[in-house]
Amino acid sequence: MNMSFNCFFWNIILSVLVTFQLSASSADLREAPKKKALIFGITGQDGAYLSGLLLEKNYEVHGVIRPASLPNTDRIKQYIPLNDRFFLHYGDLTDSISITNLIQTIKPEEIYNLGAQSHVRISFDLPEYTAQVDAIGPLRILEAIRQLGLADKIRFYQASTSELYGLVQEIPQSEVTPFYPRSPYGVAKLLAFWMTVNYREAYGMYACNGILFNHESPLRGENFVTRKITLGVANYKKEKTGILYLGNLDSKRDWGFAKDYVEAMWLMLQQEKADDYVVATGEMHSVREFVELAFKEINVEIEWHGEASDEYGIDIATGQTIVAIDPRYYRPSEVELLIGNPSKAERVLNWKPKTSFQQLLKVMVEADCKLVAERDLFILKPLK
Ligand code: NAP
Ligand code: G4F
Repeated sequence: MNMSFNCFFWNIILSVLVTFQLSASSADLREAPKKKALIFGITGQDGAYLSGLLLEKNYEVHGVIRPASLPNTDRIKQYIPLNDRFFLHYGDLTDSISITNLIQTIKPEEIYNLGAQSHVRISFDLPEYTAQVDAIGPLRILEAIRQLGLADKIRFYQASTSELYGLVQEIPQSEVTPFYPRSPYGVAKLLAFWMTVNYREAYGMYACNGILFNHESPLRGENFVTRKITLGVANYKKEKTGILYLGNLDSKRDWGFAKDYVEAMWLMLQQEKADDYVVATGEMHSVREFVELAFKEINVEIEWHGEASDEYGIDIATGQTIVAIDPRYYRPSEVELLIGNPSKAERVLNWKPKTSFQQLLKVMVEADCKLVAERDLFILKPLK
């Protein structure tokens, strides 16, 4: 009896000790971060997903944020408490001094340049600023790496874009398709593309271009067409009224899921040799189709009437106008269609998109229906 009491007692003590020891040792032995990464554009859609991916891979993540009068860290707020492996620093792609200082003090193994004025329509209104950030910004990073003598120590990723193909010279577009940009944004990104190639060839830097086709998510900026549509759909579900004003309904894009695409960015920096890759789904849909399918998610069927800028879409069930054209959203020169050929990324990086177009659309509509329940929107004009 005594013996079994003793055994029982010691078992408890032992299990408490082991539990303590285990938790102490798991805290002590928690793996030190494997690598340091520095992300320009960490507050954007891709910056948020890439942060999540790198933290999962046990990186120490450093991100550059711009000073703002209100915090712009909403997309990454869940990582801020990880104060031993997630660090934010003030800086700007237009400010060489901050770029050089950050690279010199952090000495990251990998730099991801996702920072950009990334809105194509806005680049027509702000061409000089767009060039400063999107073209000269990446040059500032590349040159800082070189001047600091870190050319053989840092791997660099440049967020290039399918906008480089612009007026497409081939369908689908691959790494060998000639470029023909159609906006100040596209032209600025073209300079950055070739600077990245040039620093690789001239100085032997491990520098890659990811030529990413459109990728979306619930974190997408609200003035890009997919997110604008899913917010409009969510608003209609809530209010049962309101018109979604859009521009060109007939342009076509190759839309993928941003979370899948940041994985390709990381893979590009893990290869033996630096190279450039197209990242895309190989599937193309029109804006019109996106609108129809997004409304279908809330059981609304659209019927189109009129033509060109007088075109509008009605809810068949109620006869209400729910979509109309506002020519302000047209672009001075449009990119009519983009569809990528991702076979090199599939072959070399073993990368494939995991999320289908229909799944992406569903996730975005559902997320916005939840969000809209809690707030008002600016994109819709009242029903006339
Ligand atoms: P995004 O959501 O617009 O994010 C852009 C990021 O750049 C934000 O963190 C923004 O900071 C930052 N930024 C803007 N100006 C800056 C400056 N002067 N200095 C430093 N940072 C600055 O873009 P995204 O969709 O995540 O795209 C990431 C990158 O991939 C961009 O370079 C974009 O051009 C490129 N790209 C995107 C796609 C796509 O479909 N999403 C496709 C191909 C290429 P704030 O938060 O302070 O504004
Ligand atoms: O969603 P968007 O603004 O994306 P866009 O112009 O294709 O650019 C995005 O993808 C690029 C990769 O190809 C990135 F490099 C770039 O940074 C950005 O992320 O427009 C998509 C299409 C366009 O043809 C546009 O004319 O949708 C058409 N559209 C029709 N109505 C509209 C609207 N675009 C916006 N933003 N707003 C509209 O109301």
